[in-house]
Amino acid sequence: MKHGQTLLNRRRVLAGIGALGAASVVGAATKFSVAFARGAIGPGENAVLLVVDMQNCFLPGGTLPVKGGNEIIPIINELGKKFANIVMTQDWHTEHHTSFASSHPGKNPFETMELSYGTQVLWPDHCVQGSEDAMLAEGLDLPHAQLIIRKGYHNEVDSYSTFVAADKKTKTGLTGYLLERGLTEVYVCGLATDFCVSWSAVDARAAELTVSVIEDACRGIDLNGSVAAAWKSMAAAGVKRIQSTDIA
Ligand code: VGL
Ligand code: ZN
Repeated sequence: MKHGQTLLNRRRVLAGIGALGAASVVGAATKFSVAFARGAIGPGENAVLLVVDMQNCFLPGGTLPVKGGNEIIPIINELGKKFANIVMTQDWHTEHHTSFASSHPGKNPFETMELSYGTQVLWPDHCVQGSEDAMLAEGLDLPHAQLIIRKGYHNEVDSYSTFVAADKKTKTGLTGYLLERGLTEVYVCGLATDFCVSWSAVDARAAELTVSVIEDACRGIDLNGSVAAAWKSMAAAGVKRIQSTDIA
């Protein structure tokens, strides 16, 4: 842990030097009054593209479809070419997972319920381990992705986050993987903006990583304003909101 921490601190100093370089680029572009010039971000060797839950279940025709989810596949494929490091995630539930409305008699999808770890939105059955529904989207073309990390496989606790489950205790191991590989700059895309993307982004900040969410490479579910709420909590956590065109 101590060694990992030292490593992280050293990398943060290096990242800081990188940021100074980037600041002058941004300075030159201020007449456009945007945070980044088009293509101003060139992902370095410590950058990783985190592709969240691009699975059949969240695409049109799936069990929990996110509107426009299929539209981001080509955007993510293009982004993928700009990153040396890619990690993908899969929502990977047991057959009678506690996040499923069907596991709670009398409950309907999209209602909420108090569970031991807090309020849980109840979902239609989705992304069951090994099912066709849980497979990665056919059109994804990211052959150089290095890790697929699964989450939500403990029957009694959900995990929107790719880092830690909803009980805030059960870890996926992703923090350790990223730190060990020196991947301290995380760029998040995928589904859904207001659940797995935002929870992952906020937890990546909690792990003291630099985090950007690529807005046009995400789509949201949007339950009662949850997309707006997600952007608010991401901003509060220091997550940067960028567009795919910001990346060179
Ligand atoms: C997700 C709801 C339930 C997501 C996963 O990937 O955003 N949302 N399970
Ligand atoms: Zn799920």
